[in-house]
Amino acid sequence: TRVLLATRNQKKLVELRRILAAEGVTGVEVVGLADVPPFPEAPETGATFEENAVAKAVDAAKATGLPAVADDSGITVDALNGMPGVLSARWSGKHGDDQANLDLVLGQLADVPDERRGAAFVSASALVLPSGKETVVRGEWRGKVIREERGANGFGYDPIFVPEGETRTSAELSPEEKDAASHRGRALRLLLPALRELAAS
Ligand code: ITT
Repeated sequence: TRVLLATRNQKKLVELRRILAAEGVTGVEVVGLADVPPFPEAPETGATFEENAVAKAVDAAKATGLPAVADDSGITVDALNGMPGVLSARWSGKHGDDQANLDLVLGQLADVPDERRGAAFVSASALVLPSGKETVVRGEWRGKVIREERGANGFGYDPIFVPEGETRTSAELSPEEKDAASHRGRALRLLLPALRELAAS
């Protein structure tokens, strides 16, 4: 069974492929958007990660006729009342400009003391079948936003996020360490039963 990973974010695609490969879902062949005919990107207008993940997967499944997995993710910062949240990819106004988005969050938190810098990465993962059947799950990864950037792995807000129980930022973790603990790893592992059921059908 072919399953489409419906993301236009290459760094996210790498993580999704890596996590699924590590879990070894037999009977599923993972393909990316580069492997299917192009279709226009759906606007992300949902108020929740779950809504957006389902909308992206529905859109991709409809356009391709393939079962589709989509991830909607971001960072929710306590001192910013949960923002940037679903707006994480375009917080600075420039969609996908990771450096501009991170710089803006650091600036907004400049006067926030260490004990109030809690945050969480959140990922909603949706699997939508051509039949219309939807499964959506959520993974969270708590931590805090530090004051400077450290590390070169990962993407997005990883250089300013120190997970709970860590002294390193998530950009200083190895890919395997990040996947074992991350919001995306947790969410995708919750999706495995639905993927295994699909592979067996
Ligand atoms: P698709 O919608 O095509 O998948 P996107 O980048 O627009 O790509 P999102 O709307 O889900 O995806 O935005 C996710 C943003 O949240 C991403 O651009 C990062 O800034 C941030 N983010 C998500 N997961 C992250 C992670 O593991 N580490 C750091 N930042 C992350």
